[in-house]
Amino acid sequence: MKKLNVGLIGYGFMGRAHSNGFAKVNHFFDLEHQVVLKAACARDGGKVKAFAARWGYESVETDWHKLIQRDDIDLVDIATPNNTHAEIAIAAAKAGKMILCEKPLSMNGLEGKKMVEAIEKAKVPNMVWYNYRRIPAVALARQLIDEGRLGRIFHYRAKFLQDWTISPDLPQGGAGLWRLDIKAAGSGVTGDLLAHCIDTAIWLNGSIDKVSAMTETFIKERKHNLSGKVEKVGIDDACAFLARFSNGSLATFESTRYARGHKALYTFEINGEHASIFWDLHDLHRLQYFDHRDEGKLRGWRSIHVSDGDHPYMKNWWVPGLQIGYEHSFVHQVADFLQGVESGKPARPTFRDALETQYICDAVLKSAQTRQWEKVPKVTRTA
Ligand code: NAI
Ligand code: SOE
Repeated sequence: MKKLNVGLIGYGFMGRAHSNGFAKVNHFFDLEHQVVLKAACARDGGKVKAFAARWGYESVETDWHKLIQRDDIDLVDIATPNNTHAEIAIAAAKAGKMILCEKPLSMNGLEGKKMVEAIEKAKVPNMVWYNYRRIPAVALARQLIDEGRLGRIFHYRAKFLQDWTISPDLPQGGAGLWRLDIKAAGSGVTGDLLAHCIDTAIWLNGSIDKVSAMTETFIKERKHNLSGKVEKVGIDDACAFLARFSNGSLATFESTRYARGHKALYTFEINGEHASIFWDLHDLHRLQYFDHRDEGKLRGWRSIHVSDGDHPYMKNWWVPGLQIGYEHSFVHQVADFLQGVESGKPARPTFRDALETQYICDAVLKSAQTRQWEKVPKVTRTA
């Protein structure tokens, strides 16, 4: 097997989720590459050493510039806050590395476009970690749509609800709270949560033409952990938008960090002329399906336990009936990425594909300002 040496940047939540994906993938998927945890990188030398020892990385770096220049690194994995993605990805592309980058691709569309240009110029394999595409029940939804079971699509409805920023005493910025700092995050729930909903939506239902949005920042000022001063909050705490898809269907999207009782409630529903689909992250191994063509007296919502050998990804795991979870979507993402490299047919979403989501986020935030419908610039998806 060919060795594939990974250099991971960032050892937080996603650093762990990705490391688990890299560590497991060869146990469950037949690949031509053997993934090697070559180096972990973060700024705190002591902490990164402890992380590397725990996860089995062979070496550490405290400066990502050094990591991407190393000859023994094949793939750079970016698991750092949003404001670092572009600089690292563009430098890694110049150094000829394969790149996996966390979502959202960039701080905004302009920055994302530069990233796409850099990786396409360098012709390096690349992918963005929109991992929800790789939950078996979500992949099954895509199969059912591709098979034409829903017929013409009328409605797409998505929401992503959390409740962790309700306290006005919560500071913004720095480790753990960079998501509240506009300079590190680029936006609030739009880039952090709705980006996931948008990625899934455009994968399942095609492109979005225009959007009309409203946003709100409920807590206007918070103490900043880096400056120690009370500063204006620049992020959107909540966002709701209407959208029109190119296929004629209508959509509503909603996200907030102020929905008391909800920790990570991501749901979507699609209504077609023959059938409907509903999915819920809290019950991620199930897909709800209603088919109007069923015999009348038996017609009803089916709750499909997506754990059988003929369901997407499931033949690689346990025996039928035994479900898998959140972390497996990252194993699937690594497997799909490597199969794409091996077959020459790139796995999605590439940086180019993720730019489409970035443009939609930009249009949403612009519409919230202008109070007008905003058109979404077109992106040609990866062939
Ligand atoms: P985190 O705050 O848990 O970890 C960030 C890590 O980056 C920390 O280890 C920090 O020390 C490191 N870091 C920051 N600046 C750095 C620099 N200049 N050089 C080296 N290391 C640096 O953040 P989390 O939750 O892991 O998020 C990271 C990225 O992953 C974000 O872009 C976020 O949007 C995305 N994300 C995606 C998820 C998904 O579902 N696909 C879930 C959670 C986060
Ligand atoms: C925020 O709490 C967060 O971790 C996002 O950053 C992720 O992208 C999402 O998958 C879960 O929630």
